[in-house]
Amino acid sequence: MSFQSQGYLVLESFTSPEEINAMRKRMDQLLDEFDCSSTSSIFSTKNQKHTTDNYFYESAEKVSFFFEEKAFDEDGNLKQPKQLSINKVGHALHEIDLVFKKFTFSEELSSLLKSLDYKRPVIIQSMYIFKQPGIGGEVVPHQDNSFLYTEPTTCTGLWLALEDATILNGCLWAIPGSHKGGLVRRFIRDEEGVHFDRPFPSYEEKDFVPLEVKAGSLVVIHGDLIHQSFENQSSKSRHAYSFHAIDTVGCKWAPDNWIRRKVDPEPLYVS
Ligand SMILES: O=C(O)CCC(=O)C(=O)O
Repeated sequence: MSFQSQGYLVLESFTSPEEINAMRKRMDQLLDEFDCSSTSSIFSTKNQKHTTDNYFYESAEKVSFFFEEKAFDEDGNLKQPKQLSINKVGHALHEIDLVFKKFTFSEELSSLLKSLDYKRPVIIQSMYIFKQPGIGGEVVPHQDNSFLYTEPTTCTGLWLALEDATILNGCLWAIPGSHKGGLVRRFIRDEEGVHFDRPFPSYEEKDFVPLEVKAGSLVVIHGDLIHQSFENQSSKSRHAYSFHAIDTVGCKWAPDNWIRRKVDPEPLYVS
């Protein structure tokens, strides 16, 4: 099955165990250095709590930490160590942190984007997603073009498994071929904050297939593909490095996207 027909592709062993170890070790260090009294911003796709949250907006050009919704007790204290409480770190790891930058700006990544016909691609966001054991939050069905909209659409999701991802620990699920239906709705930022321009469409659970992959696999996701992941109720984490490419030639970045950069991102290549 091809990327064009199913809207995703799994590239097994895309990344070496050494590269994976380097990214995981670097994230351990970043977490150790993170002062969790400095923020308590929560990431949830079920309840869009960011609305006019500057910590969230500014994360577009920073390395920022977002907690799991279920990380806190009723008094607002963490129920477990910070290392097991963070939902994700985003959204500019790929440009600020040298370990993540090295992987993101690699020849292999550029070759992949050339094969997808990108002319002057930039990585517009990156996220280290933890899917913590027991509390790793659900990511509701969505299309990446909703959040990272260009006219015409050009977003591709790149999702690297840093651990084996299984049905038990919250792997990705997708509706094969759903990208052919086009973009359903957009996530807009305006003077009221962030919100969707249309209601949440309903999907049939039976249409989703699990994308169980080994650590080191890269899942390439068409920007219109409907995909999701369930809560991680297992005792194993499911770390992933997810980042998104858009083109900057032949299309226009929408000014009402949530990301409003002060400095234009550096292209991976210019062809
Ligand atoms: O890692 C996950 O659980 C979901 C990630 C995702 O949907 C994305 O990065 O677009």
